[in-house]
Amino acid sequence: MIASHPEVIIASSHISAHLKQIAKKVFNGERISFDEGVTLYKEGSLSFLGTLADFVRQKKSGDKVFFNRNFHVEPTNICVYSCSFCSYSRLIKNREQGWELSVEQILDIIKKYDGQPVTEVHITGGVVPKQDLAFYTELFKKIKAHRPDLHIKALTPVEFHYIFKKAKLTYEEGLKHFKEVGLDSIPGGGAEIFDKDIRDKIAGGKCTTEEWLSIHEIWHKMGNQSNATMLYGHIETFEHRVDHMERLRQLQDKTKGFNAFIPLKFRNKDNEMSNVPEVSVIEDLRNYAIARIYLDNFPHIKAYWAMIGRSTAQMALNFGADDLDGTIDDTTKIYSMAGSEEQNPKLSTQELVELIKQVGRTPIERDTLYGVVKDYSAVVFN
Ligand code: V47
Ligand code: SF4
Repeated sequence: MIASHPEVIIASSHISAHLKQIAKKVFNGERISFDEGVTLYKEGSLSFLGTLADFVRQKKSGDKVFFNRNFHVEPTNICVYSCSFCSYSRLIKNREQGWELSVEQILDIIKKYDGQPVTEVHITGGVVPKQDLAFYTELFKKIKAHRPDLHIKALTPVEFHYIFKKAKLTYEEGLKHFKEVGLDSIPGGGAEIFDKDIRDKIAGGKCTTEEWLSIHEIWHKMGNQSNATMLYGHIETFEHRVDHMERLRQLQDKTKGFNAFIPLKFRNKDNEMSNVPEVSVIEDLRNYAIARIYLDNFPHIKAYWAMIGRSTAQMALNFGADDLDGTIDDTTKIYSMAGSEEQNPKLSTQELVELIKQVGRTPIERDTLYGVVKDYSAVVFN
């Protein structure tokens, strides 16, 4: 008889007693503590973490791997902030190197997808005074008037905080207003790393950790959903990563409003932190695995292929991830400008489905909120 994963780990003489203790908890469906999370980062081998994470992933999603058909709109790459990891933004004073789209220019982009079976537009970018409450109100209303079924996943607490402050609205008032004019859900960006010292160093001046969490909490309490990210692999420690996930886990216990957690690997091309080396693929996979183990109340872990490349994304599916994001259609520049393997991120549905089938999983096209659009297990492309 072949031994099960728990039996192999518990019987192994290479695994320390305290790692075995953590493994027992995970296999029994118990939550691990902050200190145990740090221990996993410091001592867990890739194979050990992969076994645990795969167990958790299998229990949550079975063989399903989710993706969607989406595209991005980046209304501007000019920004009043100057996060040191950002390769994308052009400061207001370097405006000539940037773009700043009007509502009509964005609508022209949206109209390019008329007749195509995309289900989501993901809108986020820099922060500029002109793209204010009135701008996004007009934009969301016009998108919904043109294509009511297109899910608008847009803006992050970084933009909300700036826009609402300028409009003299509370977070509640502002979010309620955007909901009324068409906003459907909130992407996970702007979280970076929640530890104050590190956040001040790499993303000083933009919304604080408390403000980021508060905006998501209010949005969830209004009955809506969102995602959460973590920018990792720069100057943070393992403790900072666990602290970041701990704060998310606590909020998720309260609201249950997060769908996916998306670890974002720091890329170092053409930014003020180019001297900071990028972490290895092994560390990426360990990080996916620990996220899957630690965030026991998050339904999904997303391996964002546009950021890490398709091969690493495929591997991540064995280390806790159950979602690959979407077709994207070469509509985002945030990662290509920061040095991602994917310089023109674009996958057809067929390519995404084949990526998933190659690793023996069941491709499920989802909508933004994880409703099943289509099961591709029996679909053969010609
Ligand atoms: O907040 C910017 C990150 C984020 C770099 O919710 C960088 O489905 C690495 O949040 N290296 C925005 N990361 C993107 C984002 C996102 C992406 C895909 C799906 C979803 C979702 C959300 O991009 C920023 C920042 O953390 N970022 N520069 C860089 N050099
Ligand atoms: Fe602006 Fe976002 Fe870049 Fe920071 S990460 S500089 S907020 S565009």
